[in-house]
Amino acid sequence: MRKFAVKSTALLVAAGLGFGAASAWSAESLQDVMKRRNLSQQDLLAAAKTYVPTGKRDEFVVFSSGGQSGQVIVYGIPSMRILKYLAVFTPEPWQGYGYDENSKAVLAQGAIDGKQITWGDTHHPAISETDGKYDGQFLFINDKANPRLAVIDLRDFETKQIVVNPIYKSEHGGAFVTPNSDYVIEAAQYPAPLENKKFYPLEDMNEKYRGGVTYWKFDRKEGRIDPKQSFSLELPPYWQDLSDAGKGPSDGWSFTNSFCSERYVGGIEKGRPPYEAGCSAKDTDYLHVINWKKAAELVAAGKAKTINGHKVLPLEVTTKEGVLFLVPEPKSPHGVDVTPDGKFIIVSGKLDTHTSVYSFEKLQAAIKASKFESKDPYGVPVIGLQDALDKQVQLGLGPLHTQYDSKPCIAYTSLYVDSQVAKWNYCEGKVVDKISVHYNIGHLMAMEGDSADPKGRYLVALNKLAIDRFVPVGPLHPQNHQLIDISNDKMQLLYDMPLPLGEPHYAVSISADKLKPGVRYKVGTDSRTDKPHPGAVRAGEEKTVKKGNKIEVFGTLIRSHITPETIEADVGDEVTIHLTNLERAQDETHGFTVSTYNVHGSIEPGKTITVKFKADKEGVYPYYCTEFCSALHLEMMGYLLVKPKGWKPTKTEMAKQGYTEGDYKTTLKKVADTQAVIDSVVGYITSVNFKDFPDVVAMVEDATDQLNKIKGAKEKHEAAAAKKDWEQANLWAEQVWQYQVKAADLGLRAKTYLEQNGAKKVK
Ligand SMILES: [Cu+2]
Repeated sequence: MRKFAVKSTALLVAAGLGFGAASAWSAESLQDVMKRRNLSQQDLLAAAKTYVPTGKRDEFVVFSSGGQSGQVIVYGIPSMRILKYLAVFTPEPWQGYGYDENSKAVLAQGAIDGKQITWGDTHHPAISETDGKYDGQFLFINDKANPRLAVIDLRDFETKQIVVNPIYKSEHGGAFVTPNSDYVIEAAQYPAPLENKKFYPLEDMNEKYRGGVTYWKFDRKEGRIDPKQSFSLELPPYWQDLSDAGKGPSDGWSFTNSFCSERYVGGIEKGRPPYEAGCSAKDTDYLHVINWKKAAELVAAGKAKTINGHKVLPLEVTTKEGVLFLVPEPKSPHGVDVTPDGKFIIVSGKLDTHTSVYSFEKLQAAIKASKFESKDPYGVPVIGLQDALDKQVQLGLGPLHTQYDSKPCIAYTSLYVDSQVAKWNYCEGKVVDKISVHYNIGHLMAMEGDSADPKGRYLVALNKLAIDRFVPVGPLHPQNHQLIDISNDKMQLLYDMPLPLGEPHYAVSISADKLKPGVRYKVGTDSRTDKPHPGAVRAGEEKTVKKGNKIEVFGTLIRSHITPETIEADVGDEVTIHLTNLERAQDETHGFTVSTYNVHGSIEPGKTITVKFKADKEGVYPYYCTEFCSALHLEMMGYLLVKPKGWKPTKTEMAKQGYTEGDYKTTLKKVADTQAVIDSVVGYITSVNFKDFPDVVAMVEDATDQLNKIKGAKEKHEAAAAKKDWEQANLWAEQVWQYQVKAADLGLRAKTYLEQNGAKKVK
């Protein structure tokens, strides 16, 4: 058919009977498009490197912090197509996050001292690791504003847990995982008293204010952080910044840098020079070198004190026991990044043009020999810079963060002031290539580029400003992620991607094939606890229970109805609705809301959710499915009737439609015709190896569910017809047809899937 159309157009053009502009466009060559759109060969190459044709998928998946949105942004590389926003610290309506009771319980874990917090400033995502390599099982992300950490399970991309840091008032350096994800590291930022609700004046900064680093114990089997097994190190009131865990030879150690080791206190309103002046006066700050394995042993041995119910190793203990050391690092560093082999630690001082490569071996030698140049004011041993340094390399202005390539010794460092990325060799200490990016790059990210097994290929520059880059959308600009090809000697800029959901601070990427998310839940699962939901019911078990002024509905969802279709309440009743999605087919999500009561749930196949509200206003409130789920989606609704006090019914019958015997027979004919379609589809499906296709098996299960319901409806229409009640007979026959239509819809989808995926004939 398509061939014919092309041929006939060609013939028409040849005969001088073209359709003018329209046919010229349809025959446009690549050269024509390049000319019309003013594209260079370089543009075309970039387009070819990023274009992912319909039906094809991306090679890598990025989890980017969503900045002030408190969420995580998921997108694909090389297409840069956004795949999802993950609801984490902020309510998100589509996913029902914060609008159903189950997700509200997760958000409630993030309350601080009883105060619910509905936003977050997400900064650094981290993917769980096994042997230092990304395993694609979990994602962690921190909230800088309200020091918290969240756990997202990558089996369903849902937030499962939020933990509040018990001793900080702000943090920045989370989340970073140890090589087997035993611990998730979270370091403080602005020093404050560690005790909750404790006031000390700023004049007491040196004595009473402290920083710290927390090691959250991650229980991989439970998929949750275990706060009881977690601990922190008390640190001097330097402003701790980013962290990284050692790996390979440096496994068991972690590194946290700091700035404002001056411990300067500003106060511009009192005539004191501002923080920015006093916090960058010295030439060096301190990199904290921590033996976290030994720290965990000290905690287990009872050496920690308890602050706010949390175990904290005091400075006296960590300095005495050889757990904590400091090394000078160039002025106001930002990134600390351990090399893939775990032998070096690369630190960039953003107010210095150098990037410093520290040798873990040298650090260990100095520690073993107790060769320290001094002690800081808190008694922490300071290792001399020259005793720890492997080399320093001049990269450019404002070096910040470093990521690694799959090629040995190759690293990429962002240059904030220069707005460039430097590609350099940290073994030879020389710059190999530089590329200009758009304004003011912060973090950068290579594929799995902070793991023990970087994948190379692509790099993303996370730029802070997007001036002049996109169609203007008002004074608040989107952010700009730029994709760079790093597979060749020279870096090539491929793509600008606007990100419109907050300032994405850092991002991590993983090979797409490492992610194995599910497509459905075991029927009746509370996805936020991963446990059976107590409100779940199966088909036929739906019920509404009223006790006093409490109404509890145990309902189900399946194309295209909600059971029950009516909920009756008296004004002032407390209404709890549990809903289970009985579908098995992929992507057959139903949503649920009740008009004006501010509740919403996203109920994917197998999931059970609960919404709860007080029916405090009398009236009639439709509820409906919010996710377009089938041709009869709009009919997937019901009514919440909130009756005034003391209301009594006066009418007992619904208005009649006046259906006749003729209508009934027409419906029966429609049912018979549809059955013929179903039989032919079933004939095809069972003639091939459909059982080898789990997605098809799920669709067949759902279709069978629908067909099984026919028996009951058929008995009803036949019984009504025997009594010549054509109204009931016709309506129940119509219901039979509805079940058929849904079964046929599923059957046809299954048939198409089998045909497109190479199903084979069976005997
Ligand atoms: Cu629906």
